[in-house]
Amino acid sequence: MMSFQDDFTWGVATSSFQIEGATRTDGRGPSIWDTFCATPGKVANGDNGDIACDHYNMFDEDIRIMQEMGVQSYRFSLAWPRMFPNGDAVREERGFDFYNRLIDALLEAGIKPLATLYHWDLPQPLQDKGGWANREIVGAFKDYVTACAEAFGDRVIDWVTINEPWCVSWLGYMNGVHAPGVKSLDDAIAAAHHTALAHAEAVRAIRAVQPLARAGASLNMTNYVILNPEDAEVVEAAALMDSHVNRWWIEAQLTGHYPQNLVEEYGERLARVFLPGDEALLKIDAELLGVNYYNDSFLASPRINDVSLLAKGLFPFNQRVNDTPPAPHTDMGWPITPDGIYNLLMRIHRDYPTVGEIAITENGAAFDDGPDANGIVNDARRVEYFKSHIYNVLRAVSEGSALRSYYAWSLLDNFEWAEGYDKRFGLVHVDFETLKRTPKESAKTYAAIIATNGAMVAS
Ligand code: IFM
Repeated sequence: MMSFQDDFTWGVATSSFQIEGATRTDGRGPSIWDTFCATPGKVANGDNGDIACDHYNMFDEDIRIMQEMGVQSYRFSLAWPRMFPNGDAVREERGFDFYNRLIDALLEAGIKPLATLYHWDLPQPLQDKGGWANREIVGAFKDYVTACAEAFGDRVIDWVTINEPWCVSWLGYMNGVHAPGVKSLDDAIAAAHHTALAHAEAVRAIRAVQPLARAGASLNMTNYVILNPEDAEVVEAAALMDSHVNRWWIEAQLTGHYPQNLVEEYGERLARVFLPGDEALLKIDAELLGVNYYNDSFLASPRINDVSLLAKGLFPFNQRVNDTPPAPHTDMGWPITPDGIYNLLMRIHRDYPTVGEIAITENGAAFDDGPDANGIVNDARRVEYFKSHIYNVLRAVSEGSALRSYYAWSLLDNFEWAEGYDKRFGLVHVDFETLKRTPKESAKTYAAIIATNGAMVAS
């Protein structure tokens, strides 16, 4: 009989910029995403985060919805520019007050907070100094994290340091589809190194304040499925992609080194930013590893040109390489590959047995179902997505994976970055005109999964 441990934690996840709104309220400073949204052509429909789901003012209702679903933990992110509007040491107490109110309300509702320290809303003044491409960010992040641990650490035990540092570095500084919209291989490699350093420093900073805290990064991870394994070039491309997306941050924290094939590929560009002593700084025995899984990635011959483009400094890889993806897809165009979450968890179990406790910190799907004439949101495809993925999570747990918690992405339909409000990931439908929340059928299914501790997907 497969079953989850009795203390398995079921959660939902969100992030500050995607739901809070209130971007000019109570002294919040501008973030890189405010700037990016205000730049014509960067975000679908010219959407921005000014109102989003107005969670800043409606969090009580959102907590009530979570309570009704039986959610045990809420993963949210702290907006750095709400608490330090200039990205320096000057505090905005109203920002701290907001998160104090949120955390207190969660605890009162019996919901454990999991706080992400960085989910992409960098204070704009820090970007003006180079952002994640400037090594000074490591110290700035450490100071910010220390302030958060001091302010909230009496109530928040579990922390995510940085969400998806791959996206921060490569979507933000190389292909420019995310804020700050920079397109520079040098900057992207620097950011990839600085996020790894900042993660390790953040874990140390939290520990210095809160010895019993548990912290880890949330990494977007995938399986590279090679469609024509007889082609040596494709196999090499897959190995590079695997190092680039899956191995970089995990191996940095476990060993102080980056994967050798990328060290060679990046050459001088990496050597320039990797300073003496960095190996020791990168190494950190984190308590948690957050894994964000959405889909597998498929590689076939035509993509092989990417390898030579990489060598020429034109690294074009997207997050998900889907040459011949199997149907069906979500609205993001991502293939639905439920056994991939099992394969990934077992790969982590096999290759990184010392990485600590694992949390699926994001898993979910975009589908645009809205309320029918009776106000019911029948998102059958999302229901099936969650059931099939959680079934595969259960298989991995039953075979020894150190996974102890699962967070569905996302509680609410929200601002999906460059896609604006077009792509809906929520268990709860949000009418962006009225801000009315309507739990979808998937929210009811997830509530039933939680109520049975996963037993309802066991067969
Ligand atoms: O919405 C994002 C989230 O902010 C980071 N992980 C992927 C999600 C879906 O694209």
